Amino acid sequence: MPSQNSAYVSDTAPGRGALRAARSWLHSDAPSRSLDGHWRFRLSPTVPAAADFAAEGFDDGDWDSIPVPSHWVLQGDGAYGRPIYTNVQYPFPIDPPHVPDENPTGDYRRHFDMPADWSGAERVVLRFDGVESLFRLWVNGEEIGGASGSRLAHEFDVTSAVRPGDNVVAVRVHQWSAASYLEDQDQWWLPGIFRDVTLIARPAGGIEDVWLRAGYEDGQGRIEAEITADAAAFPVTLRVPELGVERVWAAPDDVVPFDVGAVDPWSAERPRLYDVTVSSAAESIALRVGFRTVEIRGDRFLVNGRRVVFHGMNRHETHPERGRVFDEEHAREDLARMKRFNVNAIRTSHYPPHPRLLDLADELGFWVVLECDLETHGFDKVGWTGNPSDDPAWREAYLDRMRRTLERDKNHPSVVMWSLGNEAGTGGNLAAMAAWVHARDTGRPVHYEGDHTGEYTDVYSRMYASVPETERIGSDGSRSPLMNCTPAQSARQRTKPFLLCEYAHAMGNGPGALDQYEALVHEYPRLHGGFVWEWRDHGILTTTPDGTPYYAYGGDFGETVHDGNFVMDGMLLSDDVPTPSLHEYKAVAQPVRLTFDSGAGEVAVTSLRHSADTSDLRFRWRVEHDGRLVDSGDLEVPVVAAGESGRVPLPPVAVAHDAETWLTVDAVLAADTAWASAGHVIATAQQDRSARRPSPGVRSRTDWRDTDGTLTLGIAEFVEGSLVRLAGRPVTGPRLELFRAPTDNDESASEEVEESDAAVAGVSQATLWREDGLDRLTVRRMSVERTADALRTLSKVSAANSGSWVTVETVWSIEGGELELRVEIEPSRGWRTVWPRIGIRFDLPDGTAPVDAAEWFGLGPLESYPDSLRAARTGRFSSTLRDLSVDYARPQETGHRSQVRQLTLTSAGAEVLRLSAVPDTRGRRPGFTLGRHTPQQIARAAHPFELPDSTTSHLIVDAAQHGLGSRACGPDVWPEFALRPESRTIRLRLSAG
Ligand code: IPT
Repeated sequence: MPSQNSAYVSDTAPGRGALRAARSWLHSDAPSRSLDGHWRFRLSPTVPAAADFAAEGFDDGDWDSIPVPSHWVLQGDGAYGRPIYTNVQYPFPIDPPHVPDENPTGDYRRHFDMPADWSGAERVVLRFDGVESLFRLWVNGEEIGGASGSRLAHEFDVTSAVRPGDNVVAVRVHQWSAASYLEDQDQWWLPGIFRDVTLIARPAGGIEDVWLRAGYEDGQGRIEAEITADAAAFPVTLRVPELGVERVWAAPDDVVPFDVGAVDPWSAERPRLYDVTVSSAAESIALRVGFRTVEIRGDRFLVNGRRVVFHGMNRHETHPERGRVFDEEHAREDLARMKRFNVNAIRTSHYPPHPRLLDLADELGFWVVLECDLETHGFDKVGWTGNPSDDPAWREAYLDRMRRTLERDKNHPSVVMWSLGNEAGTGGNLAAMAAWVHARDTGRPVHYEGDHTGEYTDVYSRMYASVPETERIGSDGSRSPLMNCTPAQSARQRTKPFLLCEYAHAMGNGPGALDQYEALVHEYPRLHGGFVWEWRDHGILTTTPDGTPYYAYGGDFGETVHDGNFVMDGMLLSDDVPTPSLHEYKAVAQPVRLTFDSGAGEVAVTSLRHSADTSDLRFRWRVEHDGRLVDSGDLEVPVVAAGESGRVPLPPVAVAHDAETWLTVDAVLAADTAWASAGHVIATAQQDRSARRPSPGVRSRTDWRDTDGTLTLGIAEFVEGSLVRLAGRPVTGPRLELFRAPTDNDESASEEVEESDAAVAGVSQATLWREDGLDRLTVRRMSVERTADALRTLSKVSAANSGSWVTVETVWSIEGGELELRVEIEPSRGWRTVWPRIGIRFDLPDGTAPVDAAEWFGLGPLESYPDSLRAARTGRFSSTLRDLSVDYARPQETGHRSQVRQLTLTSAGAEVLRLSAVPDTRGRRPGFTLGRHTPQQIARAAHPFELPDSTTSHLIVDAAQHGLGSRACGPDVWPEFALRPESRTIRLRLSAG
């Protein structure tokens, strides 16, 4: 029997009692008190029968204490339950609007002091900025009301209950409620009072709400104010001291739009803000206003008349220890980091962030798509039957969420679009939200991806569209219907600006193809860029039973239903470390393009910015010979306006005869900004100026004879045809390695394979690789032969139960006094799949001098793959062995450095072994990976702590690697970057350190 006292948790009504209308989150001088801090806390596994705890005199002496804001599942070391991660799945039966009786319920209590001088206040208000998911509120034993909408602000009028001096507030929070059906975002379920609680005095004659719409046109600013206040609050004065503006409105009717004269516009690039105050006799409100006008003209999305290209990130609020509890310093650093990586936009997936985040976005400069707290994705499981989005019983809940979203954040210049939510199917309630927004805010368009046919939204939005599909959307020529659209609906969608609200799924190692998406944006003006999924991993810092710290993902807390490591799909690891994909993103999104014109001896500087010119930049050049600096200087570049291009002569470059010559030009910040120091690189380009040098050919030999294969050739020692020592240290190999520890993209079995011939629908590449035995190859030596200064072995490499093989010919020889290794790799017919890599592996046991670092000349400094090469530049780099690998939350392929020319392995600073690569006849150079584990060992570990202790370093030299793609949620590797089995040659020269 469901108990009567908990029936309200199934109520679809969003609020009750003295809940007040939504308004802006304002910086006011009216008195307020933070009720953050320690509260008394008790957790019950179900909704307790009584609410006696709310009584003033209730004895909470044996309760625990918990910080507010916090999530109870992240407090008390498991005493209050554990986080649950699901993506689409509901962690409770799909039985709307009901939730199970097993409904963890947190009771909170605290005393607070209301200053005596507040008794003059007209009203006293208690504000909750975020409580997950449903709560009830009592003050001094009086029930005040309740609300749901976890990431939304709720204010209650508590005037009748409070008194000067000591008061008691009691809050009951339910983890599950009808509202949980509307909050099925892909993230951890984290109950509790997780944002601030504030007691606010509302003075008589105060200003209840202000909305300043600050428009910009032709150099002029205009303010349209909406003042919500009693007539008694007037006169109200608006001041913009910097502009010498002062408006005094004697009565509500006097508040009319007015021009402020010449202003600097606000943009994400130049986030110019003006301090404004709006005051009555009783209250003064401080705002920071940015003048900008958002507009859709045809299929263009414009701000201040200029097209916007979103180089955006989907940003969840997540922190490894605090969960969704906001930390301003951390958030500011996160946003500054975005700026440093050429990110100019944020989609607040999939709920409004802490209100201060928008202040930061205004100040640092981002185009923000502000999304409502709404997702009902789990109804997909039941064919969307009963989806609240189309059920009138939920209409008020939907509208309430949208009102709270828009009203709270309406003053922010950074917010340029409202989004109704995410993955909530479609239906009348969404259309009603859109209609309400259209009526309330005519200055910002409405976004919602789920409106595939474009019935009630203003922009066309999609997620994870492939490159060809995105191109079809961008081009007018194609009459092909768009996804889920009839021809007429497709035509309608093509009249709108297009954006990818999610693309480039950044799970694990990847994504590839960022540059292909970027290229489309510059070709088709209808395409307005998009938002990478997603900014950061949501790992939760925890420890193994033996105390080893690690970042947990789904299943690590013993959840019944979960979605594993799908929550680890950010461009930033859980510990704030940018992944190589973020560096790739930065290179792809660079707002200045540098194009070399060798013929003219010039470089073209093109600004891809929205409106800012290049006066904030400086241009530097340098010349390197084999990665060693030989010359450098500044390039005098005249200021280039947004969208324009300028050409400047290149410096004279001294071309080396015995080394590669590279010219690099960097665009850097000329002065410090709020997010980076002077000298910070925002764009780079390189030009290869090397003199052509032929590769040495292979000496032909006719005097091969059989041998037992025990001999020494220069620094190499062989026993029975096998290498045993190099430069005096034990080494085994080379051994053919076709396997890589599958990336999350390699492991995905999505059906979306149409664009690539490399994949099989519904079957992951990793499955095919394992079926073909790439991870368990065996070797049969067929022959060992030698000459006076060479050794040759021929082997057949294949896997159990496979009829396909690879013939590997290995020739060691002395060439011009140097040891050369040449490996010819020839696949038999019959291999069905793409291969992850074509490489050879050397194992170097630690002995007395473990290999612990490398220095190389090639592409770097970070890992790169065929479809993710834009961040890599040609140069000389060094790294510890440890730093060559990225700590992806689930161990997987990492560390590949492409196009290596020279590589030196070192041990405690001493050179151990030097390798140089001879390009093959097509000029291709191998890459290398150096790490402590084999691909097979990495593939077996689900977390970094599961990797075995190692006493060996493994060097893999790859003739080729397969691309990355983004199949974990999106398209597979583009055909051009898919590695088909093919013959390859690897040629290395080796010498002792
Ligand atoms: C898409 C979701 O909108 C997003 O929240 C996240 O879950 C992402 O997938 C994957 O990480 S929805 C998916 C069906 C494309």
